[in-house]
Amino acid sequence: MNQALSDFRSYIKGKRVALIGMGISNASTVDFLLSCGAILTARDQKTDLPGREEWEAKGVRTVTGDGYLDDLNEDLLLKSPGIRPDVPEIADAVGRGAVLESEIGLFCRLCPCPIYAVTGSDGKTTTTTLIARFLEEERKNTDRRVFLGGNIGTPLLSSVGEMTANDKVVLELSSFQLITMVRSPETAVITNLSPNHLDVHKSYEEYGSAKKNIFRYQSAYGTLVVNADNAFTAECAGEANGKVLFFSRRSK
Ligand code: UMA
Repeated sequence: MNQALSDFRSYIKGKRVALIGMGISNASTVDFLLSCGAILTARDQKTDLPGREEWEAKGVRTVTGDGYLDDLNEDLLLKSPGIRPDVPEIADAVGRGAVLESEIGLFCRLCPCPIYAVTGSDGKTTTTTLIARFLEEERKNTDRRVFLGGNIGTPLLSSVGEMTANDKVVLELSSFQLITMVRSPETAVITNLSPNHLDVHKSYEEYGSAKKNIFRYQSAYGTLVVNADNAFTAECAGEANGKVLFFSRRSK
């Protein structure tokens, strides 16, 4: 029994949820949230949303175009990764008491099994895929499953109900996903950091700070795996709460 999921279902029943941006992440949450009894508003700056008719037929209100963030009075805001959290309408709503979350943040909160998460400027997808393949090999011929998702392209919130404590999840996480996260996975990997996405992030410091959320909230039982050859990730090692493991091309 997934107690966190049961608690969430009780909490969200009858609450108003704004899905801000109807891309891959938030579109995947519609059926799950409706099944929990949430009242949904889908908000997107695009007026020609492919899923619009289907969502409206299910009772979802849609608000699109220039005023898509007008009257943002919902209780829970699920922000898409590509939208900054300090957009004035979102910041004002949070100031009035709305809870700011994301599909991936909510997934991490409700996931009943260990999570291995990978971030970094380069090598994320390769590393994430390899970890999933290793775990699948270890678990083949058993009923213990491996779920692979996150920035790699598969949102996992809608699958959380079928996961058990014996399964494992491997996530690729981007800085856009990490920026609003207030939980860290049991095992975090940072491949490296170099200036990237500075058209969206205000500074290299903000980009790095978002990446650090992958280990910032770990307990003493957490594990952080970092690149000993990269200045940023070596610095992260000194800030970790749990065990730190290094990899390097230069030394054993
Ligand atoms: N939108 C607005 N207002 C805005 C910006 C966007 O309404 O100011 C709307 C768009 O019209 C669109 C929707 O929001 O309908 C798009 O949302 P999104 O681009 O934030 O995200 P998703 O479609 O949910 O996809 C995201 C990731 N995209 C980004 O981070 C930009 C996907 O990573 C990821 O696979 C997916 O979640 C998984 O759930 C893509 C990516 O390019 C592949 N990631 C970057 C990278 O890897 O370098 C970080």
